[in-house]
Amino acid sequence: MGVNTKQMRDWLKVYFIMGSVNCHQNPEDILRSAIKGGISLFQFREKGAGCLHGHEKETLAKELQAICKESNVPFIVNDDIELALSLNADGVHIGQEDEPADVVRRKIGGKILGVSVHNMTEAKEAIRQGADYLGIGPIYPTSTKKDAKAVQGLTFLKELRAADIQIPVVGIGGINAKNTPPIMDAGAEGVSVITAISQADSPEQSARELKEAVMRNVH
Ligand code: TZP
Ligand code: MG
Repeated sequence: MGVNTKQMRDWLKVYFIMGSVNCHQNPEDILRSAIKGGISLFQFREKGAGCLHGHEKETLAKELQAICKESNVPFIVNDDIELALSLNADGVHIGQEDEPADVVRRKIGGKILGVSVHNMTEAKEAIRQGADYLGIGPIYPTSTKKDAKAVQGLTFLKELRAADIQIPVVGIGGINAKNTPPIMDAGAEGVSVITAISQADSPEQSARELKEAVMRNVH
């Protein structure tokens, strides 16, 4: 285990994920606005058609990390362990296609480790290997991740809680303030969103509405 569980639960409330391809405006402005609205955690996810690589990717990561630091919002890197280490990021998020969680855990020490899981076997393995939280989805249809698994709704999330697995969990995929309550009711600590904030007319307002929806339904 890397981080304190109570702290992790709190960080997962409104978990904003973004890379340059998710933005119609300047990513730095979107992130600043989202932070004003109350996001609790940020993930830099530079993926998909037209995404940045190498030096450009690193430069954007550093800029976004600096913005997070000003407001004490933890900064997590998707997939790229080397980048996370070189920037001294607060953590990493990996999927099933990435290096095994125990290998990543050894590399990152006590930093935050999030793992995407889709069934009970993957969840138990991620926990055994040292995950701090699990990402579960897509809960609702999404067009953001082209290789996303089939929509799973709340079935797996409920199954996890019914099995008394208490690791902090966040839902992902097609989430907005309106469809947040059932995810909280199913036992999630919070919601992670890309489009609902990155492409909102006001990322600040959208983040605020998500936070309100989460806080009203916190268990
Ligand atoms: N993993 C499962 S769905 C998804 C990821 C990264 C994309 C979520 O994006 P959006 O725009 O919030 O649906
Ligand atoms: Mg991945």
